[in-house]
Amino acid sequence: MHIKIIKRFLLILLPFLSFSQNNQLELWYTKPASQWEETLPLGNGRLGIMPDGGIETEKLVLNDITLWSGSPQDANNYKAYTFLPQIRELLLANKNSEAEQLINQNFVCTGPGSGSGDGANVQFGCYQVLGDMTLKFDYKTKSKAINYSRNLNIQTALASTQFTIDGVIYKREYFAGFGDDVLFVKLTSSKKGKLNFTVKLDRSEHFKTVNSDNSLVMTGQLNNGIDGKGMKYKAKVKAKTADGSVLYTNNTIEVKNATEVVLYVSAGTDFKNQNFETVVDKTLDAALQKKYQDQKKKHIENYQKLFNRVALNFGKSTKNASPTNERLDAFMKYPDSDTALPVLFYQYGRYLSISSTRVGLLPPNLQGLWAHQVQTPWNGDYHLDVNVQMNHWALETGNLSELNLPLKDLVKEMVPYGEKTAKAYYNADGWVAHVITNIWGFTEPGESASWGIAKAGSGWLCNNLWNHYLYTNDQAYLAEIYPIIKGAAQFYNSMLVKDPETGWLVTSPSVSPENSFFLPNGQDAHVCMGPTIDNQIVRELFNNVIAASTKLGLDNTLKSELEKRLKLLPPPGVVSPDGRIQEWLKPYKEPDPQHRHVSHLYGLYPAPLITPESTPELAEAAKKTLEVRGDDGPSWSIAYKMLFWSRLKEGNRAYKLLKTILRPTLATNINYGAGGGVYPNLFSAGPPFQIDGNFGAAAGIGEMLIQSHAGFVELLPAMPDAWLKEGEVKGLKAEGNFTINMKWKNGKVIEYEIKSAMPAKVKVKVNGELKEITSSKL
Ligand code: FUC
Repeated sequence: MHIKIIKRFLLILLPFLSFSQNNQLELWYTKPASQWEETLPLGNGRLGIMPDGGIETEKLVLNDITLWSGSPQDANNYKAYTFLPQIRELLLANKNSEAEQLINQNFVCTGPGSGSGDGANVQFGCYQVLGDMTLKFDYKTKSKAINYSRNLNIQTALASTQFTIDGVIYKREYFAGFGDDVLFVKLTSSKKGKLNFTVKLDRSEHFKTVNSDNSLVMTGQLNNGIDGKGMKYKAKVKAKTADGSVLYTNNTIEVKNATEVVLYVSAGTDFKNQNFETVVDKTLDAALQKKYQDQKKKHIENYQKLFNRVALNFGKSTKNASPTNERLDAFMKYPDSDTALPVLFYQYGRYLSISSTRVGLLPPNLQGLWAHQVQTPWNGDYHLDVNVQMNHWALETGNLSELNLPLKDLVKEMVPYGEKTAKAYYNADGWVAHVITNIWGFTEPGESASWGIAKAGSGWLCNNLWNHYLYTNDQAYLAEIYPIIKGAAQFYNSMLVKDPETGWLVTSPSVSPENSFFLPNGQDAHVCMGPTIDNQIVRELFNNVIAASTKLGLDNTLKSELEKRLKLLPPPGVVSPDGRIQEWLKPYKEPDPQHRHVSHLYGLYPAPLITPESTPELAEAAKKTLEVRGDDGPSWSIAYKMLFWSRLKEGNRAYKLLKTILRPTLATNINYGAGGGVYPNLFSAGPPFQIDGNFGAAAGIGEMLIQSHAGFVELLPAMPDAWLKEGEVKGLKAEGNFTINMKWKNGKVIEYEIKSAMPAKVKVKVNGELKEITSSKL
């Protein structure tokens, strides 16, 4: 059929596409949670609440994304650069272990750094739980509860608990307001005056709870790692009832004989807000003036402005009716019968993004916004050697583009700190960040050479920043990020050294993130020159800065210098004698061939340096690399492998990894090897809970449906057989700010539509055929 006729036909047809997402987008259970990883996460991008649905006692864990211990610090060793020549000499002489020793003595951060990942009481600090709100009920009967259920509806961002005791139906409804910036818990009894309970507010340290101002108020100050006078916070709870009585007494709230109660929780910290106590009070007062029903309506409306941009359907699902924990078990046996679970998991990823970050605030940390401890694993920080980047990978394709902006803001604030670090360690221009950062601008190397000297953090962050531009074409944004990406490129440009064996320009010293190798003498080493990931990141960054300076008409001299330097960089990948992409400059043997990081495939994903079309040999070598790495690991590692296989257009293999990530677990031990999965609440488990697996898997599903990194939009590039029978997608995005709707049947795209703000030419690969079309107007 002629292309114009097809388009006309599509335009008539598309409005009639029906969008049932072939299940309710819901998590539900028939029992209260017995551990935190079973509780249900709610969040409005700043405040979080996780109810456990307890009958006699309900614990609700509260969070505020800004609540960190620690403080800004200068942990640069300003003499470090004087040791650089010696470290580099040792590496050139293949004395990697001696170089590592010297780095540990003179080239890491000063002080305890991250505190070995337990940094709550050092200056690096730690993301912490805000507190626990505990409700204790008195039902005035010995009868047991029946007909119990609790759920989380991700289409409305509402959770609820319901059960019956002695014929009285008790209901609780919870949400983290997308209208009023407070947390809501509404309790009702079906018969008059049956609600009797107390409310407590506490945490394990640094708190004081009192009754004041007719409310329950918890305040405290966390440790800054110096004199204890760190971040201050305040949480305030008030109850509103129509009948019964409310007493603010004994540092609790006592509710008696009520039929309907709404608890309002307002909270905040002094992070960039000295006036926070007044703000907490005023926000609460304003919320109390309004009607609950109106607030709930506004909440749903605002949430759905983001959530409803995308709809998915992977065809008929026959095993989706059971409670979520049982459904996960069934999925292990009959994955192909529940095509709605991957849809739920994808949309849950989008839900978690919308709930854990907001424009103008912080990006999601290692746990998003949800933590129940004062010492969260790895400080709940921002890891820059894959984790924080992965937290943002699903956003552009998933039509939540603006949620990338908080990361841009964080990175922008890191730059002045990173400039000091660049000077102190490398006497270099520009700015650098190594492996970890916090809300206090940490850019120094970590405290141990083996992982802390990785220096691609700043370069990798710039990939995320650039990607947002590719998807939005936003020129003002490009102008804003240009100094950031330019500064990162200037750093690498001024510190690269020549490898005498190959003549290539490489970083030195560095590591391939967290991995080690055997030296020819059998010693286990980490520190090296020019690990593949650095080479790929520098190449991609230079490419992007050249493209940006051309677009903006700026910095011609720098641009031509980078163009020259690009020719001297190592290629995007070197194939080792055994056919894999080499992780280091030399084909070292590895102590752990299944290591969780697969850093040397950065060029395959997220960067577009290796593709089956443009670099077929490297794509083959990437496959071999992944075969040897295996399909297991902590959940983020499984998700990353899912993305790699999607880029290699191997849908069934990507699906196998998705099935692996959906393995049910309750384990919370810190795991670095095989064994990732999901908890009953679908939080991804390293273990422990780490949100990157959720976001990485959502990105992986997006990449199975649409890819656009190679100069054209490809529809269904990596679909597993299990989803090919029929399905629909609405609202996914491609590079160039295109919005995509499509429908498929029996493995073929049968309808599609590509829209943009203004009609534009776009190359699209549909059912294996590449063509150029004009997009229709949004
Ligand atoms: C990196 C990973 C670990 C963990 C930690 C938070 O160090 O290697 O598996 O995800 O980040």
